[in-house]
Amino acid sequence: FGIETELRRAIEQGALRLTYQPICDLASGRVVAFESLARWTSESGHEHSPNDFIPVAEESGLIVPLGRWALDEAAKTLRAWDVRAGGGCGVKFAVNLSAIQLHRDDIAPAVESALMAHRLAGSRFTLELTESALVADPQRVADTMHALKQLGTTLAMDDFGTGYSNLAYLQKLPIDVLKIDRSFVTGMLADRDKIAIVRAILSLAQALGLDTTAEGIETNELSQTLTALGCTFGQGYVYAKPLEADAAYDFLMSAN
Ligand code: G
Ligand code: G
Ligand code: NA
Ligand code: MN
Repeated sequence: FGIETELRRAIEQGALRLTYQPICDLASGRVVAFESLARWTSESGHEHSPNDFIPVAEESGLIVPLGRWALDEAAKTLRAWDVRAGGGCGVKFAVNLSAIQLHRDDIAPAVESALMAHRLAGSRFTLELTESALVADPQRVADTMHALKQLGTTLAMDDFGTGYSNLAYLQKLPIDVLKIDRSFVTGMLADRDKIAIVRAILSLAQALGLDTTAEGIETNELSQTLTALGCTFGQGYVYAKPLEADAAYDFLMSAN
């Protein structure tokens, strides 16, 4: 329970922060969004990886207060950027929602509160869900997704292709974007199977009228190939790593 107790305290004390990674429109090269990614540096200076503390938060239920904090913090920051840019910074923020939040929290009202508290239109948020969120209680998740769409948000399927082989949900659920998992993108130029999977996802998305975001783009060559293949958006170290809020704002101002 050591890390769980420490995490509970960190959430209560506001010791977590969000970093922001740009997402670019591949055709124009413009930054269109930032994904918010939680970071936690403990008092001793230890940098906890979200790959460790997000699962702890999910198992303990702390993902509910953590997730609500992340929604409010992202909305607060986006509003501040709008003001700083003199009336609209022109990008969306993408916020991760865990499967547990969708089942244990009333997430659509929580999103609406964050938007209203910071006077943002719903269209300024993309919500990233994983396929694992769809499994346990499909009706509840469908209702929640429709409620999120009513708010004007964009819905993205994160880590697409890694979680759940039943593609019927693409027909039934109001999904706007498929995020092609980094495991397919990394090394795809030298791997026939990976490039076949990426092409298949792009062709499926195009046929269904969905946008696509390729994750984990680390080289210009990958960026160019994915652009040529018709992928809509790109994210990865070739553009920028997740950045602290001020650095992300500066990145946006110098990029666009
Ligand atoms: O930033 P990094 O790649 O280290 O993040 C690792 C994992 O943690 C990713 O799967 C990411 O989706 C997840 N993660 C980061 N921040 C959040 C958050 O605010 N909420 C949820 N649910 N997951 C997050
Ligand atoms: O699961 P999700 O897609 O939310 O996780 C995003 C994670 O991927 C974050 O931890 C982020 O730091 C990481 N990430 C983003 N871009 C790159 C990249 O180009 N290469 C690698 N290795 N990781 C990346
Ligand atoms: Na994500
Ligand atoms: Mn992902």
